[in-house]
Amino acid sequence: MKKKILSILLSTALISQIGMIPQTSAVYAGGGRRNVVQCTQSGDESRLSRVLPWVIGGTLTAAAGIVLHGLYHSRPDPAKPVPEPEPEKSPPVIRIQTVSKRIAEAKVILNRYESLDTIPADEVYQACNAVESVLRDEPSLLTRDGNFIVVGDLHSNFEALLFVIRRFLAEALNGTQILFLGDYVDKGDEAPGGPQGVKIVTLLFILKVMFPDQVFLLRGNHEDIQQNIMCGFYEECKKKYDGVDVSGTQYVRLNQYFGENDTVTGTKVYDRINSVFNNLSLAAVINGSTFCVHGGISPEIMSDFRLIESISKPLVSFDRGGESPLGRNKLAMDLLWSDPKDDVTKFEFNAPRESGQFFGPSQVDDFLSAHNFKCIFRAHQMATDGYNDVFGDSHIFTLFSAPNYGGAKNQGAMGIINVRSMRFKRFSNTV
Ligand SMILES: [Mn+2]
Repeated sequence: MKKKILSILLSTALISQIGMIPQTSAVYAGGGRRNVVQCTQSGDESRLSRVLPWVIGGTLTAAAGIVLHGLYHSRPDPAKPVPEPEPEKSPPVIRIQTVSKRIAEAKVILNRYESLDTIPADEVYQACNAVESVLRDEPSLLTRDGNFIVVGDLHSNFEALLFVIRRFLAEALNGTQILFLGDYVDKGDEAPGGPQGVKIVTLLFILKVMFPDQVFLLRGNHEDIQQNIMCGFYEECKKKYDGVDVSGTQYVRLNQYFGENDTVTGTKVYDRINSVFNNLSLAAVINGSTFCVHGGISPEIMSDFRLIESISKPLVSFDRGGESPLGRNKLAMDLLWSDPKDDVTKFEFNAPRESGQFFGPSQVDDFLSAHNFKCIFRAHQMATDGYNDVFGDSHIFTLFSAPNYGGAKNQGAMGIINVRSMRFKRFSNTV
């Protein structure tokens, strides 16, 4: 109930911000409020430049637990004296923005992101600050009902994200929800425009704040600082924000290239985004019948999948069985790293990945019948058609949403789950 109220407050705070764009824009920082931008331009560009700080900044303030009172008043014009508040007056009217208004604003943000190559670092930080508590307050195991779009690996392919988000926005008015199965960053050298991990996660964070009850983000094995320092995301951040090419460098130790002494922008962006990743949920159950996870199932949840709920967040980065929390959490590692394998008759260590499990058709069937589920949706492996009925019995599907992954000719796909049916929509890299 408390979460629900917070969620409503967040939405309304955010929404009311979006709804009134004053003459003078403002950016919130660290819970405070100050006027820093004087908007004198007209037309779309200037409007956009004013909208986004409001979207993110307004939510940041709310998320930080600052009293919401002031958010519902117009911003003062600095040229005019600010009148004293009138305490006798009745409480401010909270303007609840309609979903259609939010959808329209999201489309504006989408178009702006499409045209930008690099998202300003301050904007990334603001999105991280705004979304962090929203994600942290969600349980490790999400339980949702309704119509869903389900999205597999994106791996830095921004065009793929645009495609699925446009589909979501076209249906959001009807209450459709969208669930991402993780692996937002890393790889993506062959993606149109090159790897766009920062742009993807920043946009996802903003959408999560704008649509907290319709957008859901699970964690993949690449949402982990020890994984994405090796697989491209660190390189992307260093290249875009610091102009430094670190490709080919051996990342032997985690703190070799960043840490307290490394305060350059690219490292800070990388570090901040990774700290938000630690708050992502690990699995979801849709309509009580579809189990969704990035990698796969674990022997630990064969009799009680609700054990996932007991994994507390933030769950800090792992080192594959070492001393850090995720590494010690075998269940979390299994959920993020496991793979189905048709010739396996019992759970086996996933040796090629050095993490997680292999599981076969009988483990899937046992899991489904024990919990009265119909099927499993997972990602984690490339599928030529964008999706794959793994054992041919519609009990477990792999979903992969990054076309032309690693130069392959694969399509991407999204799953479309309704209460009574499910199907897949395939797409290529042309948005
Ligand atoms: Mn993966």
